[in-house]
Order: sequence, then structure tokens, then C-alpha cells
Amino acid sequence: MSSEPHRHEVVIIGAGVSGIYQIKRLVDLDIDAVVLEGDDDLGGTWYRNRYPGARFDSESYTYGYSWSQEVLDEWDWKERFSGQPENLHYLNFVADKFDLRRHMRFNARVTSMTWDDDEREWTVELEDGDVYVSRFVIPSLGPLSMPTLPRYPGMDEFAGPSFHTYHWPKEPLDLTDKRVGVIGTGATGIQVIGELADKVGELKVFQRRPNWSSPLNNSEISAEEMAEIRGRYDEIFANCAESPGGFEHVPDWRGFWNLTEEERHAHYDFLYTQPGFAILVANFAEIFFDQAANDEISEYIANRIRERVNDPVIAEKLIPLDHGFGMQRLPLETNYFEAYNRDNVNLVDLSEAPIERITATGIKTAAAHHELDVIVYATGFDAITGGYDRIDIHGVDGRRLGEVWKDSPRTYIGVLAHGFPNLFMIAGPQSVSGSTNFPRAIETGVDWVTDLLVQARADGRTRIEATAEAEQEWVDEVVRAHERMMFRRSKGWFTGYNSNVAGHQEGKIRYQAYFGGAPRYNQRVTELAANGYPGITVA
Ligand code: NA7
Repeated sequence: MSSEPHRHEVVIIGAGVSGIYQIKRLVDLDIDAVVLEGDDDLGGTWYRNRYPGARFDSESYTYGYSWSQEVLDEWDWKERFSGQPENLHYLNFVADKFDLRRHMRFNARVTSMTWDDDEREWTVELEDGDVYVSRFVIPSLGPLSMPTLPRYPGMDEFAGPSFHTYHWPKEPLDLTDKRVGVIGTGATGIQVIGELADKVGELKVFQRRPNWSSPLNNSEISAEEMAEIRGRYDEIFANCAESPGGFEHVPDWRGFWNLTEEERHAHYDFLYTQPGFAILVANFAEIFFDQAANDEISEYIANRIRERVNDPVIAEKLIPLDHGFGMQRLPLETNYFEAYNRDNVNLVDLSEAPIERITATGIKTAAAHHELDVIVYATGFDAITGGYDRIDIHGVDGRRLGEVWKDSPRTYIGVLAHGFPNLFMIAGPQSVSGSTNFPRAIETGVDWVTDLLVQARADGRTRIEATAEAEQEWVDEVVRAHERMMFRRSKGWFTGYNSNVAGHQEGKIRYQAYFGGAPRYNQRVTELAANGYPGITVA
């Protein structure tokens, strides 16, 4: 720890996908900035999630950065949905290419931030006692950076390795012949289960609720195809900017009810073989708004599960009954359903017999004790606001952000929060990031924040804050967008619910993301900038 605070004009918190781009923009503008990263290296999500099977659900070339022609020219994606090691390699390639590491400090975990309204600056404190003082802070915390564990008795007593998927060990872990238990069947659990099934001695899947899932349909990208992709980058990013989800897939607007059932089924058959989220976002838009339309696609996917899982009793247990297809974040799978056809894979249905405790040798449910060598918690995240909650943030008059956001976050366009001047959130709550292809929206956020900063500096202004009225209007718009969606009745992180987080109440929505679609959001923020930033006080 040094006795004098470090001074920079801008502190960026987090060296993941957002932080890397944000520091690049500021370095290019010669603005004095530092990135504080809690981990011992860069990469964020792709540094942490090292579990087997971790990969993009977005097409690699729609996930990668669009802002550097050199990177687009030089980087070859090898798979349509690239895996974690390659993704981390990519982020390192970008950071090293532009020599960004020298602006990053690692093992620099921010614990608190306090705004001084007289000096117009933030004091940022680290876990190790170091202090940074800056005019502006840009949290680039990542929407899924706060893993959550269940609260079962005995979790500390388990004798073998046990960890959250986010903390999968860096050192190689030999699971051959091991008895492995996976708790959780969300997007992460479904990836890890499909990958591990044929690589471990025995796999027990502890499922509280089944999730809908459809094939990822991954494939290699040949040199010829990469050349074709490279020639199409402008078009790819333009397509992403125009689609509600930020993907190349666009909804089918032919109209669900304008087609016969046979025509609709032919479309589902086609989409089921298509890569990525096509089955969801290139489907009929009505599946998100019209119960009958959603029932039909749900039954279609249920029948696909019945076709793929040999044991009819297990198949029914894997079909969700409490929510329709696409009403929670859709996991994409590779060999997931086939895993249950293997002799070494067993489904433990927690809805019939819940977990009572973890023991030294395994997991005890109400029905049986399951002997295990390794326990993997694929139990999700305190999504979107979790990263903010673990920093004690005090704004004007000492107001605590965690307190203001206790029931649900409040922001202006997901970037600013009234009472917290000069704090610019990238992929913040109520932005479009949480509901679309993350990096596309991240780039929008970074560019928008950078432009605002540049303009304020040019005008000699030092204090930027959203008005209370503008914030309220945005919150109302976020709520209205939620109300249009049927998924508002589902559990899960889209509606801000996590059973392992104290204070979250089942059935009470936390409005964490804007679901009005990327084009509408982009238009809105572009207009704000063009019109001189109404709703924002720049002084
Ligand atoms: P998710 O989608 O939140 O899934 C978490 C899973 O863990 C889900 O199946 C939960 O069951 C289960 N869970 C959570 N707590 C428990 C307890 N206490 N006991 C048993 N099972 C539990 O997180 P993921 O990591 O899979 O995905 C997060 C995002 O990462 C994903 O959307 C992608 O964007 C990447 P539940 O359904 O709540 O009953």
C-alpha cells in the first residue's frame, strides 16, 4: 500500500470485454486512465469461466470486437461458437496488440467508492488498502461476475474438490474415473454436463428445475469460410445493429397465424438444425407475446427431447412445465440430452427429494446419499447488479447505491444513476446488454460514454449527472418493455431472481435489463447525444 493516493482522470473497474475496449478508447484520446482488475489477469468472464464446455452462444464473429480493422483482418475464428481458451487468447491478443496491459493493474479489487461533491472526484479504495482518486469512474464489471452458491449445510465439510463453475481450477483436473456431481441445469450446467458426460467415471446431475434447451449446432470455420466472413464484416455488424437481439438472426415476421401448422412446423424443423439462437430469435416473434404460439413451439421442443432421450420417464423430467420455451435465458447444448442415455449419467430430481446437506463424501437428498469425489456448483450468478453490490458505493450526501437499488436498480439508459455523478456504467443495469449479444451493446455503451466525456472535457465541465426525472422516465420505459413480454412471469435472472441471494423475493421482479431491443435502444442513445444530452446535467 502506498501512503499517497494514485491520481488518474479516469478509473475503469474491470479488465474484461468492456474494460479492454474502454481503456483503448481513452488511451487513443490521450486521457489519463487506469484499469483496476480484481483478478490476477485480464479477460473477465473468459478468464474465469474455465469449466469444460464453456463457449460462446453467440457466433464468434458477431461476438468479437468490431472497432479495429487490424483485429478483424488478423484474427481467425476457428469455430462458429468459440471455446473459452480461444476466447481468452483473443482478448489477450487484442490487449497485447495495442499494448493495453501497461494501463492495467491486477489483483486490484475495489471495495468502496465515495463521491466528493466539493472536489468533484471519486475516492476508490482497494482491498489491499491502496487508494485511487479520479474525476470519473467507469465500472465495467460484467453482468455475470458475481457467482452465487447455495446455502446447504455441510458445504465446507466435503473432502474432495468442490467449486462454482466460475472458479473452475486453473490447474488441470483429472476427472477420469471420478464420481462427479453437478448441481444446476442453467446455461452453464447444460454446457458442462454435455462436455463431461463421456469423460468422467460417473456423473450425477442434481436438477431443481429443468430448462428448455436446443442444439448449439457448432462447427469449425474453414480458412475459406473465414475469408468469406472477413469480407462480410461490415454487413455482419450492420445486421447485428438492426436485429432486436444483436445477432445476425432476425425474427420471422411472416406472422404466426398467417401460416398453417404444417408450415410453422417446417420452419421449426429448419431452425432446429440452424446454429445458435436461431430457433429463438429467428422464430416467429409471436412466441414471446402470444401464449398459444409459445405453447406450440414449447410442445415442438418437448417432442424433440422425447425423441432424443431413450428413457421416457427421464425425458419428461427434462421438460419444463413451469415456463414456456424462451421464457428464461435459453441454454444452447451439445450432446446434453444424449448424455442421459449413457449408463454413467444419472439425473437426480431435486423436485422430488431436495438436497438436505453436503457431507464429507457426497450429497444427501431427502431420498438418498450420493457418494461423490467432486462437486461442481453450476448455480448461477447474482446477475447484473451483483458486481455493484459488492462495492460499497456512496454518492451525493453519502447515499449508498446498494440501498437505492435494494428492491430494483434505477438508472438512466443503463449508464448513469441520479445521485452518483461521473459514474458511467458499461453494460449496466437497464441497458440493453443483459438482453442481447453482450459485446455489440458493450461497444455502443463505451462509445457513448467516451463521446460524452470528450464533450464535457472540451467544454471544461467536470460534473455529469442524470436528473431524477430522466431516470424515472427510463425506469418506467424499462418496466413497460418488461410488461410486454410473457417471460415476466418466469423465474431466473432475466427477471432478476436468484434464490441464493438474500433479499431477492420470488415473484418480485427486479428490472435489471432493458427488453426493448437493440435497435430501439441504439436509436434512443444516439438521439440523446445528437440533442445535447437531455436529462443529463453537465456542469
Ligand atoms: P442460471 O441460468 O441462473 O442457472 C443456475 C442453475 O442452478 C439453475 O438450474 C438453478 O435452478 C440451479 N440452482 C441454483 N441454486 C440452486 C440450489 N440452491 N439448489 C439446486 N439448484 C440450484 O446460471 P448459469 O450459470 O447456468 O447461467 C448464467 C448465464 O451465464 C447464462 O444465462 C449465460 O448468459 C451465461 P432453478 O432453475 O433456479 O431452480
